[in-house]
Amino acid sequence: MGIHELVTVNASVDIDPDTINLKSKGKWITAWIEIPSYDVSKINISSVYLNGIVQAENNPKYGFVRHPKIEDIDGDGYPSLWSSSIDRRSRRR
Ligand SMILES: [Ca+2]
Repeated sequence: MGIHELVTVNASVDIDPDTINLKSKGKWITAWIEIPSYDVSKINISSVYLNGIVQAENNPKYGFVRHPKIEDIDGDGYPSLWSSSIDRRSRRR
C-alpha cells in the first residue's frame, strides 16, 4: 500500500470561451491550467473538474486526451496544460 500526500497548490486557469452562451452550438469548453513550480504533465486529467461538477473529457479516443498540449501561452516561463476539454453537451446528461 502506498502513502499518498495531499497538498493544496495555487493554479491559474484560463477558460475559453470567456463567456458561455447557452444557445451557442459550441461543443467544447477548454482550460489552460498552470501551476508554477509543478510539472503540469503530471496532472491526472480524470481528476480535473469544472467548478467541481463537470468532469473534463478523459476518453482516450480524443487525441488531446492521449497527447495533451503543454505550452507557455502567456510567456511567463511556466508551461500550461491544455486541459482536457469539456464536452458542453455532457452538461445535459
Ligand atoms: Ca505560463
